[in-house]
Parts: sequence; structure tokens; C-alpha cells
Amino acid sequence: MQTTIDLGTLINDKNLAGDLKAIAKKVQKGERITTDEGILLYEKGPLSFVGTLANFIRHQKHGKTTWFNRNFHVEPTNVCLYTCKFCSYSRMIKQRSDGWEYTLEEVIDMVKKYDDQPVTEVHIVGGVLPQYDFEFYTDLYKAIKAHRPELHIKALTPVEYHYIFKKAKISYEEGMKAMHEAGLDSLPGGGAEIFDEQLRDEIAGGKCSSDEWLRIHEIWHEMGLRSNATILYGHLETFAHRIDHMNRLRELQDKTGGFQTFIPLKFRNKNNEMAHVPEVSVIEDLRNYAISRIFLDNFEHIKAYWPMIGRTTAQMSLDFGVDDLDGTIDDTTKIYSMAGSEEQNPAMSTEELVKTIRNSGYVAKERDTLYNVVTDYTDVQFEDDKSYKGYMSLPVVNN
Ligand code: V47
Ligand code: SF4
Repeated sequence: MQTTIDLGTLINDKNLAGDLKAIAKKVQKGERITTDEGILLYEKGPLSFVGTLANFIRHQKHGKTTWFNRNFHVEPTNVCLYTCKFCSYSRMIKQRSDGWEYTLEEVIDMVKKYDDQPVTEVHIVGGVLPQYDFEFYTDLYKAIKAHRPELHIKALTPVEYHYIFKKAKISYEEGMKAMHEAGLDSLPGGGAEIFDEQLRDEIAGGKCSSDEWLRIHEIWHEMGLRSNATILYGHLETFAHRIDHMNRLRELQDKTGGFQTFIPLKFRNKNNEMAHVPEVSVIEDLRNYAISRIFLDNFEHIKAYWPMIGRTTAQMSLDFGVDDLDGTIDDTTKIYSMAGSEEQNPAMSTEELVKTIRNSGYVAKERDTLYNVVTDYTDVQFEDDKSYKGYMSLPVVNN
């Protein structure tokens, strides 16, 4: 099932500019590209060019496999002390009555709603408020593990942990150790936004700094644990900011190897203070996935978060370096629908997601959070899809 992409035609194209050819040769040889080359790809790399290179790497790493996960989201609150300009979600303290603030018991009840469902992960999304403190989250993690020990807890970001540990007057090291002991299994990639200090301060002022975000992930990795990383792109940042962001991640990954997946998050401009900033095009989304795949040579996975970009772009992204489509979420976090995501009701059953992946010429594998295979759907035939005879009957693309 391992297919390869041939870069020969691309590299031998007489019309290809010398600097782009040099990058293509590096990719062919499995060599790392520099930050200047990354910026050059953003400035000059046509979609078809960066797509072919990214697809080459994607096929080397994952062949035709596209991963997904059965997970659900829980959001204890949508009220937040911070006022990030791009955030469509936080009700802020002054509009507190519009938001929700669930108790520990209410959050546990939400988790219990999934008792009869074969989910492997709960993704807990924060919001920063004083009562959601060290005790609340350690009690919550312990209660979830007592109720359903095998459920993987992927929860909060350095934004919340930085606030919680400062308030509890404990170090990051002590705090992360205690969270792990209480039941925290991994960290999602949120809160990274954009690492450039000036721009971060402008759009996400007050919350943890870039160095603090990276440091908390580093400590977590040093404990032998895994996490994800995101970038919020398509707002006020330059191409150089995107490469700077990815370069800081690449450097930390060289040190620790603890990141699993990089998730580019497209800025959506509904219901927030940056509604005047136009959204980037789908072409730019695909170029961004592709360049992320090329630049982050030490990241195993690139994920497209389909509820945010929509099914069609998610399907196309598989040809541009993406190998993971997140989950079959049936109750997705409101953060995205409020921000103007493509999917207003982002529910997709496992069968639908598998077919979505197949229709793009790929095979679907359900994974757990750590990418162990839960179910390989390569040869699974659904009742209403008798024409599917396994991998060989997929539409032929890029072979
Ligand atoms: O950090 C907020 C983003 C992130 C908007 O690790 C917005 O598996 C676009 O990180 N337009 C949180 N994005 C979500 C997140 C995530 C999601 C799915 C999977 C994983 C994972 C992580 O959402 C925030 C912020 O960058 N966000 N507002 C907006 N208007
Ligand atoms: Fe709060 Fe996160 Fe929204 Fe910023 S992005 S206001 S930290 S919920």
C-alpha cells in the first residue's frame, strides 16, 4: 500500500526557478530546508509546486493512510479573563451572564453522556477563570479516571496551566507533575497563536508568553509525555512570522521529540474584534498545509481540523501534506462555530468520515491519541457501498 511520488519531472522542469529547484532537490534527498527557504516557498512557491513536495513527504511518512480519532470535547466554561482579539468564544467577565460556568459535577455528567460510545479521548477546552483552579482540574481529572480509566485525557493549554500554577504559587514542573498524577495524559496544541512577541502582544496580550508556552511543553516532553502544537494563521502575520513560529517548534522538537502533530488553524473572522481582517483563500490554506509539511521535517503528523475548514478543503488537504483529520466529533466545541467555521454543525459519523477519506483516494485508520491503530478501515465494506473492494478500488491519485 506504500505509494511513492516521483519528483523527477518537477525537478527537471526547465521552467522551474533555480532557487525552487534547489529546495525540491533537498526534499528529494530528505534534507531540511532553512528558514530563508521556508519564506521563499511562501513568497514564490506555486500551489502545485509546494503541493507536490508536501505530497512526496506525506507519502514517504504515511503512504495512503489518513488518521482519525473518536473523541469528544468538553468545555467547563466559555468565560475568560483574557481578551484575545481573534477570539469569538470568550464572553469576558463583563458579559459573564451570556456564558456558561459548569460545576465539577456538571462536567462529569457531560463525560458520562459518552459512556456507551466507543470514544478513546476527551479533549477538555479551557477558559481562564479563578474558580477553575489547580484543585478543580486535578479533581476533575481524578474523577474522570475513576469513572472511565482508559479514556485518554487531552486537556487545557499552557495558557490555563500558566495561570493556574501562578495562582497556586507552584512551579511549572511541580504543576505539570501533579496534573499528570491526577490523570492528564497529553496536551492539545492550543494557545500557541503566533510566537512573534510583538504580534502576540497585539492580538493575544496578557496571556502566557511564547517562551512560557514552549517551556511548559518542554517540561511535559521531558516527563516522557506527548503534545500537539498549533499556529493561528491568516490574520495580521507575515510569512516570516509563520516560519519563525514553526522554527521555534522545530528547534524544540529537535531537543525533545515530544510533539506528535502540527495543526494549522485558519483565522475565522466572525464575531470577534478582528472582523475587519479578511480571511485567506482556500489556495492559501492548502499552500500553508504544504509548506508546514515541508518545513517541519521532524513532526510526524500534520492535521487539518475539518470542522473549521469544512469537509471539502479537508479532503483536498490530504494531497497537500495532511495525514490526519482529527475526530468524529458529534458535539464540537462552540469556539469554532462562533468564529464562523465552515461546519455550523460539525458532526460526522465514523462511517461518513471513512467514506470522506476514501473519496479522496486514501485509506482511513482510526487511531488513539498516541497513534496506535484502533481500527484499520482499509478493507471494511459498508452496507451501502458494495462497490468498494478495498484499497485497490480507490480512485487513483498521485500513483
Ligand atoms: O488557541 C480561537 C484558536 C485554538 C479562533 O491539539 C481560533 O488536537 C480560528 O488548539 N479563528 C484552540 N481559530 C483549539 C486548538 C485545537 C483544536 C483542535 C485540535 C487540537 C489538538 C487543538 O483555537 C486557540 C486559537 O488559536 N481560535 N479563535 C478564530 N476566530
Ligand atoms: Fe481566553 Fe483563549 Fe479566547 Fe484568549 S483565545 S480570550 S485565552 S478563551
